[in-house]
Amino acid sequence: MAFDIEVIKSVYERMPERVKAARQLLGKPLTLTEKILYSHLWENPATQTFGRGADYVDFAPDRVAMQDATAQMALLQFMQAGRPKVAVPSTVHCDHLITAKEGASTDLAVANNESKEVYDFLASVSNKYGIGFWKPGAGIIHQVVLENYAFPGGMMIGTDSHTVNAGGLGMIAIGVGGADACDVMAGLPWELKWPKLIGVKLTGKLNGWCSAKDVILKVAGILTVKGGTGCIVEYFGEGATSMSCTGKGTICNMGAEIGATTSTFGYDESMERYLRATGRADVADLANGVKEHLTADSEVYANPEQYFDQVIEIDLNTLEPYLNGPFTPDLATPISKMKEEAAKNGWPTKVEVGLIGSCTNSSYEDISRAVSLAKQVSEKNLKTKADYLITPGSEQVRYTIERDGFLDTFDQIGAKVFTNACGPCIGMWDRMGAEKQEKNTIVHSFNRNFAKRADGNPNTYAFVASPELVTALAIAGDLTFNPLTDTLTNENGEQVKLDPPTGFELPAKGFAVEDAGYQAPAADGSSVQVAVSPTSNRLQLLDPFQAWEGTDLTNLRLLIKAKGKCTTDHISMAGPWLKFRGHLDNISDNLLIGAINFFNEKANAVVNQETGKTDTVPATQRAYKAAGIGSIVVGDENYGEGSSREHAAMEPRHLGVRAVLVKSFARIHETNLKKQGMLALTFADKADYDKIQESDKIDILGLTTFAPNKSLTMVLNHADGSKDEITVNHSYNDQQIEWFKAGGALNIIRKSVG
Ligand code: MIC
Ligand code: SF4
Repeated sequence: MAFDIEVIKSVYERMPERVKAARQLLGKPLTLTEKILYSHLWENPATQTFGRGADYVDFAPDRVAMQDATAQMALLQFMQAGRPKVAVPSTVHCDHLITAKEGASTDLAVANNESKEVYDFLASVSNKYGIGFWKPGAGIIHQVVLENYAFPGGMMIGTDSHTVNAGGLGMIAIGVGGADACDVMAGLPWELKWPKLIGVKLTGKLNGWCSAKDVILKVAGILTVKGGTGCIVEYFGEGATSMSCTGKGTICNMGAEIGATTSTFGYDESMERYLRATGRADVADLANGVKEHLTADSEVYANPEQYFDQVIEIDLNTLEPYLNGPFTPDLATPISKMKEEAAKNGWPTKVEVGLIGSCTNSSYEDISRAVSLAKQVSEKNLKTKADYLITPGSEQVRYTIERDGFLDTFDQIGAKVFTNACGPCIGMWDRMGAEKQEKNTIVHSFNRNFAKRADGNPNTYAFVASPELVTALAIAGDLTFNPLTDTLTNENGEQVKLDPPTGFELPAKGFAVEDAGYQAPAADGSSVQVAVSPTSNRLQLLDPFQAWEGTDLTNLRLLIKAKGKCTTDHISMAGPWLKFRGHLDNISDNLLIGAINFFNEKANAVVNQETGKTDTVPATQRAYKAAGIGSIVVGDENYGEGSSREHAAMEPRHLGVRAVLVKSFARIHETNLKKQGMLALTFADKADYDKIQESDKIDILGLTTFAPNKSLTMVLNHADGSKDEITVNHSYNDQQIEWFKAGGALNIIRKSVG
């Protein structure tokens, strides 16, 4: 039986009537997205329609998921909310803190030892507050959620940007910061700006070398890393229904890379098959009962232009495999053009390592298709040229692929299997020689490839591709090898061609697992003690941030004017810093160390305006804090792209930065800043970015009359005595302004409890 089946039942019970009410209210056929959103409104039935991209709306999500690296902060906040139990079903997944080095069993033992304090903390908080706990080694949050919790037509939030993966099973699943998760677990509504809708029509059928990954790699090339901002992407068409449920998950997963709020697919037979195969026939039966509400009304897919704000059509029959990168997931190159592009751009073409797995691509189907290529190595007397590493997404998948002999085949090509965890995908890869910072190329089936992300080496050129293509390129050892047309020289000196991959959507013998790694919470957790040592360097209880002083902010210093891409990896790096995710003061030492300073083009080197000396960003900001001087951070487009980690907002807040002024924000990061009581501002005129000088003293005016849709003024007092006055915009609504005034949303919850 599925977890929390009662919750699913009640969602389906009320869905028909809510969908009907929404259809009447809107007076038009509904997209799937609208059906799910309207049936999860905090106040039901709906009495008003909402403006796409305009109105903030309160929702009641069905569940919450958290991974260890973000759960620590989410739960430290939740502990202050004073509730005895979480208000909606919630889970914690231990996946981000395990370093990939020797191989699964050794690495897991090391992590269990090194992060014992954090795991014990998460386990005891989960036990106390009624949260399901998935132990280290159980798998990656999104894979475990897809296998156990996701259900068609449901709505969930998760403290990880790839929560969107559950769209593969027809959910609206959205990545958020820990403070948002804290609200929902505390029984409060969750707010989101009503999204715009992008429809992607998939015609034709995947074939040969192409897989679901190539669909999203192509979409990323079309929409770029910010093209999905504020939008929900709904996929439909014969190409959608003909692909597997886990393939749909891959597409939705990487929707995070185009900035989309989430992506989803209508309920179909592939989802039903997946639910049954993963032990949830009960959910499939219930879903079949409300089938018509779990997909769009037929008029919508017949005339998508009338119902979506933007429509993209992709023909799967003619789709080519893609390689996206380096350094950004939207630089899409079809494999047939790689030779040319690599030569033109000077990308190193020797592939050093191929990595498959991660939350994006570690389904049974993915692995079986990759294994069909690995098999050809011995059959065709080839030799694998690159290293080959596998991170399975869950213990259930790992156990099943071992039983079915896939791991043996991989073993024959010299593969190493890491723990079922994030590992190299999030910089938890102790890669030999990375410290030498040599220029090199890797290919992986993950989702992100920002500089330094996998191994900390800024000169690692990482390209994202399907597991099949990664495997072929690892065998060839060459980025420009096009398996559709090119041959390889085998050990006998003969020219051989790889046959296109083949695989199985689901295991013929069914999934199996011995210990999935789940720990149920205590029925009554009231006597469970949660201990946080005051001397710990991994965990620190949170002190409330100070409330706004009630005046305009004047005489602020410019901490850094960041140039170009500034993702959450640049603002609060992962990898070695993940260990401090539960300790705000310690992790603040990584504040913006990856951002490029506009004035000297260097990372982590800014001028301290008080001493005139160049120092690191965290040291400079700590000096301002000690002197009681506020500061601001200036950024470029899509600032805060990538992760949901709220540390990227809490660190500047903790160290005394008052405002972040950018050309544009990524959604989750903007909300995180607001939640933590920061000012998240945008240039009214983007060209004003050029007016910001290194030694400016900056005033923010208009705060005493801070109101929705009303711009603020910023005065740039330049060192030569001249001034520039610029207009800055914000997207705060009334409630968010209250967060700012209180010094952060948590201070309001605390007050209401206390
Ligand atoms: C990521 O893929 O960047 C992460 C690590 O999963 C993050 C969460 C985090 O920073 O803890 C995400 O995507 O939200
Ligand atoms: Fe983990 Fe990578 Fe997935 Fe993030 S994207 S959850 S780091 S596997």
